[in-house]
Amino acid sequence: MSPTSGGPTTRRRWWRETVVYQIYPRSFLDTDADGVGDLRGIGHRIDHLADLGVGALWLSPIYRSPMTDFGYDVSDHCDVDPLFGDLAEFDRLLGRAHDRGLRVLLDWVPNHTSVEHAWFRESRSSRSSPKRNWYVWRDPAADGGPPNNWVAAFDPDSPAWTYDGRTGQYYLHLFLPEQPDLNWANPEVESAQHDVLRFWLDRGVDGFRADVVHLIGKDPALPDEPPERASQSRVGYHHEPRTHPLLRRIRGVLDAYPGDRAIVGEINLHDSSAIAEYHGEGDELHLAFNFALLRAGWNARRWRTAITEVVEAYEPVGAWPTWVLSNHDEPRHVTRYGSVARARAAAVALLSLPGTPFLYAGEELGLSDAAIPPHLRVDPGGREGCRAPIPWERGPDHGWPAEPWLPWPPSAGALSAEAQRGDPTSTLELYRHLLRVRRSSEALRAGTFAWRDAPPDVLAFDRGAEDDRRAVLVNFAASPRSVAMPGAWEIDASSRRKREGQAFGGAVSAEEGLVLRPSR
Ligand code: ISL
Repeated sequence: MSPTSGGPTTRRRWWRETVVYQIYPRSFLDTDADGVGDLRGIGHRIDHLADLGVGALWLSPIYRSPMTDFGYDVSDHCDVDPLFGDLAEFDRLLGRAHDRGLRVLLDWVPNHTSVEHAWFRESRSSRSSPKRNWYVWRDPAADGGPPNNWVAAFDPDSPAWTYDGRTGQYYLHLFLPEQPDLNWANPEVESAQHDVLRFWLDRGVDGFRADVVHLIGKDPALPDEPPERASQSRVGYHHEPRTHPLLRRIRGVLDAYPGDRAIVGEINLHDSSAIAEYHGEGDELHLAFNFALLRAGWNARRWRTAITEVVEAYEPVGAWPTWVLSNHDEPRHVTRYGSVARARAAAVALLSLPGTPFLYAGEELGLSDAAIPPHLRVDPGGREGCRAPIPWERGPDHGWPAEPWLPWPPSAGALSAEAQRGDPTSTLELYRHLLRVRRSSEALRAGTFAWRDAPPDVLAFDRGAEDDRRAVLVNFAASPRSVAMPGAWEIDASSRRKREGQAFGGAVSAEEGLVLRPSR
């Protein structure tokens, strides 16, 4: 397997070679002592990101929002929520990021808005409202119940419909009742959302992460699901041809701007060949999330299968993979894999597979999820653990000016950025080293990919670009494994930070990840 799309002869695109760092603004750093992170906080720690060596930042939503889904319920797409700052603060942050060569992607939420958005207020005001058809309104079923059997995300017992007594109809919401779905079949909606993109592109953002963008095309008949799927949220299987022309026109909006703007779509499907379709012929998404590895557990066989499926599905259509091991919706690496050693070995794979890696803030510190006592649970999806605040300093307040909105992750002082910086054995320095190794190797950033023979619990692959070559070994086993490597190799990076710069002796330690280079 050698992704022709990724070879060094292809035109260079920053979004293929960069590492994207996801910031959850509420939890990054607070500067106005309200317990919630803000844009100024991100600016204060911008050098952490530049030193880390990532190339792009993705900010989870910063728009005006009642925060029922913590910003994924947008009430004004063209303003910053006062919790986070204002537009002038955003412009300053964008400037500081660009000064350091960091690209900035905003989260764009196309499928739904908040019930408090002016569009929805107008839409629900009467059946004859000029914006009635901006959302998905339907009459009750014959028995007075919801128009079909779809259920909402987060709660399989709740219909994806809420009855609006004033106008006697139901509106569709694939997520919370506070997040009504927009009707993308209406050209006015499409044009209004394009304007949202232009608003931010004009300000200079480098692109977007598009929230559940596979949901925007809908069959207007809204047919019932078969009984076996009737209690599942559609998010994991909604695969609708009507989405593709919408994506092509979204792509057209970005392509009209100079500077290689890019869009990465959250296509939350489980089948890599289905996800590949959302790249179109290079005329839909630039990148699409693929959560195959996130779902593969700590299991070399499942990783190998997931990676093979992605590479084989993407190569023929010229799509470029993404790799995701965590985000603001999922447990952190250490929590999911059950040990820091495993999380560190997984980082070696994440940063050396062929494609664009996404790194969720705090993974570079090896944080695990915070324990959230019941009285502090606020998220409709129960996803607070991975959203715990980032500890910057050792001291008890960890660099935050007031008690944060969520509890600290375990060992926050010892895992703070301050405690880890300069300690070569720390997870932070491991990430910095891996990112340095990646930046300095064309093979890792943009080269070909091929599996290498290895014992079943070792993931082993080669990357190559002309005479630049790397081999990557990740041992999932709890004891060492021997790997026959013809030729002479030396260790470029080890997740255990052992033997770097030395000859590779043929063994990879328990739960260790290695990047090898041919001996000089
Ligand atoms: O969170 C999930 C599982 O715990 C996912 O199913 C999630 O709902 C799905 O990936 C969609 O996520 C995105 O859209 C949601 C928002 O709540 C998530 O934070 C966002 O990442 C609705 O906008």
